[in-house]
This record gives sequence, C-alpha cells and structure tokens, in this order.
Amino acid sequence: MKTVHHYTYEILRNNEITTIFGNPGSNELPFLKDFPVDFQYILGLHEGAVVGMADGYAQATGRPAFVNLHSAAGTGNAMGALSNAWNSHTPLVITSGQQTRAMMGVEALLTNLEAAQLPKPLVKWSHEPASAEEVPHAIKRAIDIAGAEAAGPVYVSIPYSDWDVEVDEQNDHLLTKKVVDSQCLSHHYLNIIAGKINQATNVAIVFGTDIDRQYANESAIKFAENLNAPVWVAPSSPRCPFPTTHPHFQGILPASIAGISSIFEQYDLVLVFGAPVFRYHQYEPGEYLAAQTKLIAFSCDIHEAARAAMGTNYICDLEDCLTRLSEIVETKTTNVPLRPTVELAESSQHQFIQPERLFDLINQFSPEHTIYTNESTSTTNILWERLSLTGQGSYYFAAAGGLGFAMPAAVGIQLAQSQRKVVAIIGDGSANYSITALWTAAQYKIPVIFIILKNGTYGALRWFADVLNAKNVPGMDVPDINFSQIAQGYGVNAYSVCQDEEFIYTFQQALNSDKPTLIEVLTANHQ
Ligand code: TZD
Ligand code: CA
Repeated sequence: MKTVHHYTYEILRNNEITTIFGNPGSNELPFLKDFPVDFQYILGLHEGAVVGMADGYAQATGRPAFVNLHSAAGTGNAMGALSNAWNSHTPLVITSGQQTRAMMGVEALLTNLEAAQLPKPLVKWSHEPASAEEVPHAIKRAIDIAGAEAAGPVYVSIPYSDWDVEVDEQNDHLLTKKVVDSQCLSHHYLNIIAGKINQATNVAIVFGTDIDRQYANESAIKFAENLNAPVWVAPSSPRCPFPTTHPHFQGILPASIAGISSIFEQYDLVLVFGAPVFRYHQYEPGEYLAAQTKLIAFSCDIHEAARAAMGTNYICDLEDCLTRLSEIVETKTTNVPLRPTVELAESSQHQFIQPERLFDLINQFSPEHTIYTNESTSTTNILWERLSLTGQGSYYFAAAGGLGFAMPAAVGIQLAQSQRKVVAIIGDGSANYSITALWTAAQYKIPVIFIILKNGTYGALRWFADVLNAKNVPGMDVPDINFSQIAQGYGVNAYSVCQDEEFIYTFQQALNSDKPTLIEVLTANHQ
C-alpha cells in the first residue's frame, strides 16, 4: 500500500512541481522526511520571504509554486506576502503543518485553530482534509484550483499524523487527472466588440498585468499596431505588459479617479486588457469617465470584472481575444500622440546620486533582457520613464503594495530564470521587511543584484502626507541603517556608493558575478 506521503510527492512531480519553498517546524517534519533527491527545498528564514520567493518563482515560471509553512504562526507571518500574491493572480499552493489529529481537540501547542479560516480572504480555496485519506485528493485539487483562471493562491492544512497513513490505490487516478480551462470569446461577442471599435473615432488602449502573466505581450503589440492606437499601462501595474520603448507607449496611468478620466476625456472608447478597472490609490474624486467616453474591458477574473465601476466587461483569454480582434478591427487614421522625450539626467556634483541619474545608469549598463523587481516607492514613476522594459516578464512589483515583496521575489525569479539578470531596486525603508531573502540568495548562490536607494526616509509617505495635508506625522524617517554591513552579515557581497563612477564599477562587477551582490546607493544628502 502507498502512503499519503508517497502520493503527495508523486502528484507534485506529475504537475512539474519539484521545488518547495518553506520554513519548517515540528508539524512539517513528517512531510519533509525522506526528502526525494529529485526535489529541491529552498529555505527562507521568515515566512514573508518564503511566500515572496515562491510568488516570484511562480510568476516567472507561469506555473503553480509549492510552499510549506509552519502552522498558524508561519501562516500568520506570510499574510502580507499573500495579499500581494492574491492581487497578482499568482498560483501558489500553500500547505501548512497541523498538529497530530489525536491532539487537535485538546489544542496542544502548535494546533492551527480553524486552520481553513486563517488565510481568508486572500486565497481562492482553503481546506483542511477531513481525514488522512482525503489528503492526496486535496493536494491535486489545490494545484488545479490555483492554476486555473483567475489563478491565485490556495491553502491546505495537513495534520502531521496523516503522512504515514496508507491509502487506496484508486489515488493513482490523481496522477493522470487534468483540468483544462479555456475561456475564448464567442464569434458573436467578438463581432459586437469589433463593431464598437470600428465605430469609435478616438480609441485608447490600457494594458495590465495579466497580459504579461498570460504571455500575451506579442499579441498586445500587434493589436495596438493594427489598430494604430496609443497605449497606457494600467495604474499601479505589478508587471509590464507593453514595451516602454514602443512608440505607442504613453506611460503608466495615474492611480486616481480624476487623473484617469482627464487623460481619457478626448477619447470616445477605452479598451482595457488584463487589469482591474481601475486599481486606484490616492483619492482624487471626479468622474470615473467623461460622459462621451465608453469603456470595454477584458479580464480573466470575474471578481475584478464585477467590482469595476463602469464599462462592458468580458471574461476571456487575453491572447486569444487580442489575436482574433486584431484580424477584424480597422486601422485608425488618427496619429498616435508622441510621448515627450525624457532628457537623460546630469551627473550630480554632490556626494550622492539622484534617482533619475541612478535609473539612467542602471538602464545604460544592464544587459538586454534584464528583469527588474521594484520596491523603491517614491521613484516608481521615474522607473517607468527611464527603464527600458521590453519583452515578457521584465518587471515585477508588489501587486497589493505590501512591502517585503521585491527582495524575495527577485530571488525566486532568478532561481526560475538563470539565463537572465535580475536586478532588485529597493528603497531603504522597504528593504527591511524581507531582508532575510539575502541569506537565501547567498546560501543558494542566486546571483540577484540588490540596489538599495538610501534617502533615509519613507519618501512615498512624505509625498502622501502632502496629498492628505497631514502635517507633523511621526515615524517618517529611517536613518542610520547600514545595509552593506547587514548584507555581509547574511553572506552577501556588499558595497556602499555615492558617486556615478563607483556605482558603474560595482554594478559591472556584480553583473559579472555568479553570486548575489548588494549595492547601497546614497540618493540624497540628508541621512
Ligand atoms: N508596511 C507594508 C507591509 N506595506 C506598506 N506599503 C507600508 C507599510 C506603507 N508604506 C508604503 O506604502 S510606501 C512606504 C511605506 C512604509 C515607504 C517605503 O520607503 P522606501 O522608499 O524607503 O522603501 P521611498 O522611495 O523612500 O518611498
Ligand atoms: Ca527611502
């Protein structure tokens, strides 16, 4: 007879999952015992970093990633990271160890109370199997639910007494069982949509994160070119769906109601593909859209579509609908507006490198196909203006704005994409939330380049305090943190720089290294 342990690893293998991200405790040891040689275990030192790494890995592979956390405390530590995974439609199968069934009732130490409730509402499905016999089925069910559109995290709590239980060989069916989901628009709807596009005079396109996640980038370019329409990237987009170097690219939309409607005032039709309508942030009230502007959106996610404040919203596969629409829409004859050219920043004469200049240098010296993760909050607009983000999977940002994503995500992405360079651009505030990702990068020789922008403050919050007219707010500064010492303590080569030449030199060294590097860059003179 085969055990729950046996079937679980077989199911994972059959679903091409052989990497486990985790932080173990006693409840998890019976799952991890006799760890198969064809699997790799990636140890994270804090569960926020564990889920952040798995999130990056899942996003970069386009496949569900597997996580093993320690009971309630481990799950609790991971909740911030889970909010990002939930919002980026990242397929994650998160398991946690539960107390042995015999002692759950008396609530022995490490019992996960109402385990299935704990990660809600940030999971698509959450479950604790009613018996050991159900565990293999629950694992397969979790993988299928996580991966199907709209993809997202799921959670399974497994009592540690279950692993050695022998189960029915009918479970063999789970090894070949498949779920295929396909959401193609009918001809009927496609023709209605094409009719509306063809009738419109001025059309604007918005591309969002799911274009990149569903590998629809090339179809998005063809569609925009065939239609001859300008393209914006959706507000707060966690991925880059359209090349920032393309002549149709107009920039990233502002994240406010009034800001968006004023940009689209002159258009009679806005088409949104693969983004919420819209992911607002700062509250600037106004019309959602001007009266003359209509909106049609295409999404993989019914909740996203249902919560949109306006428009006609279709649930469909993005690649399919873009390709088929491209064939039937008529090219617009209006000119695509030219984006004002961004002047390269001057070298600073001071003992610091201004962010604009730093981004220009990063852009100039990064090799082709570099992947960036970003958690330098006050410089995000500068990044979108100055970095060449081209090709699929070139940019990752915390989808829920939860800090502590971009450092571990970079480690997971680099693990998945050994052929491309991964550069993590991190603020000196953000760097503290998942700093332990440095240790995993060092131990597993994952050669991420971490660039820390050191301005000594929570810059984005200072900006927000102005927007909210909130004066005399405490807790806005983070002085006196030595990131190169911290990084060295975790085993990562690290440098502190404040001038262009120093940065260029260390960055080039880092690009040629097969180990991770941290470069701490002074970006303001008040520390
Ligand atoms: N905690 C978590 C987990 N997520 C958050 N988003 C915040 C706190 C609030 N927060 C922001 O939204 S931006 C920010 C904080 C604290 C400042 C980040 O500072 P930084 O970057 O040094 O990383 P800048 O460029 O100086 O803003
Ligand atoms: Ca900062």
